[in-house]
Amino acid sequence: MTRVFSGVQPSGDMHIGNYLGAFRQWVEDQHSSDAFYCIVDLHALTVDTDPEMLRSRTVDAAINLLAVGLDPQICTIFVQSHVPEHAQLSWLLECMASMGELRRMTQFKEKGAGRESVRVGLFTYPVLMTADILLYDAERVPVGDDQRQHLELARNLAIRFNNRYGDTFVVPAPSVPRVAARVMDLQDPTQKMSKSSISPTGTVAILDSADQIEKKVRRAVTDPGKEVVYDPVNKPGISNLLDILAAVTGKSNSELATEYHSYAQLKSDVAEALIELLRPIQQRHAQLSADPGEVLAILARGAERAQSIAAVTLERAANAMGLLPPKLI
Ligand code: ATP
Ligand code: LTN
Repeated sequence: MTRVFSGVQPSGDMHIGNYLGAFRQWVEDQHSSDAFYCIVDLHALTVDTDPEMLRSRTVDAAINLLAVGLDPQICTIFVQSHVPEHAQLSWLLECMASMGELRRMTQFKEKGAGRESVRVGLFTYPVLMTADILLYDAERVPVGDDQRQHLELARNLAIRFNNRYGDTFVVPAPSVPRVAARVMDLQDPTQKMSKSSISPTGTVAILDSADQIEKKVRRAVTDPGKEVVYDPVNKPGISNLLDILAAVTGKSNSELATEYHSYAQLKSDVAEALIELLRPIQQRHAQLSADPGEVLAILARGAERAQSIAAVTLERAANAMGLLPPKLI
């Protein structure tokens, strides 16, 4: 079976971008692949976060993943810091990566914005992400469009390592959905919808009430003119709404455009489609939240399974690089 790996940061409320761009693929992949899904809490430390908040967001991320339909009987769900091999392999890979290639990462350029006070972890973030993936010999990594560049680095580091030290890592490939790979912010459709968005009204959270969804979609920034056409360059607001509706209904965005003659009708259907999509997820979220002990047990079993694989890969990489094994084998 193909090995699949992906990760999500416990950095805030999960939104429809995460769901349509990533989680929906994860749910599908668990049936056809040996899938590992990781809540990347070490990555969340790259920006200042309140410790209690990080802990509760980590548990909530797990509840969200179960609520969207991941089944711990058929896939592995775990927390990154529970498997110390992630940080250990990251160091080995840092010694393979160059300052120049990390400086070119657009996410670092955007979040770091050239500030001297920016955390070193934010700079080396993509190397830790590479370690996450390579530890599991993952062939496929289902992610949204924003992660393409990081995946390219992961591929390059795997190839460089194999060339220098002999075949050690599987070279992973990104898997980006055809629709909704980049859901845009409802208030600023030139920016991707993000957990860390400054405008909460631009983001539809998975747990938003029907009333909140309705309001946010109704107030979504639209474009000059009245015609509903799919044109991401000149009509980014309307095109984003069409993309969301296409992702939820399975119809094509340009076909949907011909069905609408007013922005208001389109918005009303987008809101309704989202409310229906999220309703069962929200119900499961409420049930799971009532039993956090069970969620923690799922994470403990997940970490155990993940570590049994990660430890073997780490040892392989350490040996290849010439580190002395701690005991005679
Ligand atoms: P942050 O705002 O903290 O950077 P995020 O909202 O971008 O967080 P992540 O945890 O970084 O979310 O990403 C989880 C998955 O969701 C990744 O595969 C990412 O590519 C995908 N994703 C995030 N935002 C979007 C979006 N707007 N459209 C499509 N996919 C997205
Ligand atoms: N960088 C990713 C989260 C992430 C990830 C990973 C995704 C960390 N490690 C490994 C796929 C595979 C993000 O910000 N969305």
